[in-house]
Amino acid sequence: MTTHKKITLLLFLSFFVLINGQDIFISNVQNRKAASLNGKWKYVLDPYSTGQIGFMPIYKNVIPKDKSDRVEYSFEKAQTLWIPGSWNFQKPELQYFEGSIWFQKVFNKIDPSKNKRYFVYVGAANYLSTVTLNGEILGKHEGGFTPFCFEVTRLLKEKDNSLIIGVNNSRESNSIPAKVTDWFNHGGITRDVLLIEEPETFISNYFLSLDKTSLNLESKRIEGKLQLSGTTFPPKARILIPELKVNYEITIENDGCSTFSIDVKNIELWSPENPKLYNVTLEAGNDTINDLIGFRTIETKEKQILLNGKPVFLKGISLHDENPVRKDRANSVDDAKLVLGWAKELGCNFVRLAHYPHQENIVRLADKLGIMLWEELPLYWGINWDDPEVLNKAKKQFTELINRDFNRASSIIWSIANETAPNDARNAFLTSIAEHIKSIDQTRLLTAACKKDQAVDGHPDDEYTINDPIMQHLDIISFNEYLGWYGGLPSECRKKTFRSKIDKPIIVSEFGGGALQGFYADSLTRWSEDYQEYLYRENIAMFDKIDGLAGMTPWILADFMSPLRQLPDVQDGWNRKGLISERGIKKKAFFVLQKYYMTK
Ligand code: GCB
Repeated sequence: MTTHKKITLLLFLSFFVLINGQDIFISNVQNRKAASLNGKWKYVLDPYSTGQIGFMPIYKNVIPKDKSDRVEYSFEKAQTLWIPGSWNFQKPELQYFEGSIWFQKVFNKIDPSKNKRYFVYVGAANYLSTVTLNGEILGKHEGGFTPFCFEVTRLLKEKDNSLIIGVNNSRESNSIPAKVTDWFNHGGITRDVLLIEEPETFISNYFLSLDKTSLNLESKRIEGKLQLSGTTFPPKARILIPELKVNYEITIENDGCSTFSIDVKNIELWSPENPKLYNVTLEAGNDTINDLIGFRTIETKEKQILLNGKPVFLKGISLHDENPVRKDRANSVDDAKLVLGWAKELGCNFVRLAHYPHQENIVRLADKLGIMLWEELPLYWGINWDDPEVLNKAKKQFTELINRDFNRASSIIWSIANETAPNDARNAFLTSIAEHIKSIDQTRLLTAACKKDQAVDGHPDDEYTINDPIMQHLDIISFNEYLGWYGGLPSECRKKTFRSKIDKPIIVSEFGGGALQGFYADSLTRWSEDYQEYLYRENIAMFDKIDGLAGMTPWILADFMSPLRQLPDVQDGWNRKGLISERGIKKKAFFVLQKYYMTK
């Protein structure tokens, strides 16, 4: 093995040791043998979050022994909530509930076969989860938007297993996000829960990508990394991509990992015009797993973004992970179809999944529809940059997200922060995050949604610059601006310009203004559709002057719930910057952007 290969393998091994920790990461759960644990779960409210301590350990599910026994909760008599789902809109009394709820599901083993391993998998639970089975704590997970799983093989009975998961959605200053966000703090288990069954040794994760150095070669290369989980490993594994005539034997190292590289001829590259996905099968010992994977490269050259070596303009829109019509977190293929359908109609080839990891279904659907994605973590207002624990949490959450979505061609950008003011602690934190991501994934671009500054030299009134020192670690300069909404009127936009001190592609990651769908007035009346329409016109006119503009993601596709927004009869708990109302009706500004994208 060459020294270069040895170093790559070492980096890869240490990465998997890091991510494995005490629990394990399992990717591509949609294509594994699993039983759904979705549906009605019993619940016990724990507003002061004492259910794990003191006199009332709720997760033990104690049942009174006789009529004299004292137990102060009961799953047996408890009501139910639907999982997956935000708890806030299932019962009126839970609308603004912040604290803990303990959920219980009773289930049987998938089949009584021996020599299998079982895992409880949770797609996401906001924010801090304590997972217990049959009275034993399996572990905790922090972070409201990334998946996690715990092995339950040792504790699983044939019948009547009691899975109790405590979820605490209290907002804390050392959390990610921190205390204040402009979105609703949906509590609970918001994505699918599965019981996964695997052989004793199985493929837990793999990364496949197109080697960008082979882009201009006749025969291109697919790079691969494979991770097995088990106590003993077969010496060989296999990867099959029938359409590309790939049937390749992979050598497994002693610790169950492997890196490999395969030459392929006549590969069709993934792009919005041709979102080609290949059937890929991986085999190791008794385990076989299938996936649908696209291959592409994404790079920058001077001020351009290059997809498969060709310049691309990102016609985007921002999005929250909500189905506004159902008033819930999005959690299904149908939810993903609704919002990506709107984005397609708008003429988008790009969507910013703001401000935290969205459900996996939307990323998989974007792969199929040919929509490129920006993904991010809620490193948002008010983060405690000084706390090393917060940095560790951010790295862990990014690792979980990268593990989940590495094989999705649609995902092209990781954004490491949104509207965070530069200072030494924050700059060091974000530099460390950028290095962390690059050490695991060199197949995507890095950005951050920065703030703009008034230019001090040149024309102070009309010119803005992006000065954020974090830019040197990023591939794309992105910035949010709200001219015509949070500052001045839309009529002032046209004379403004933006420039960045570094020559890199630029994305306008947010602009917009609020409008109540159905309220018509004139272009100077706030909250009217006419004002928003005019604001979009004037902003778009201003963007055409930005040197190096490579894309935009206006704020936002649809109205979304936010407790910060309380103006009666206009907001009523909704941020109204959507181009579409919560009932799915398009506002006038939708058509302004649509027209621009259709001709771009
Ligand atoms: C922003 C934030 C976004 C808000 C938006 C607004 O700059 O990034 O989270 O929702 O402004 O509507 O004010």
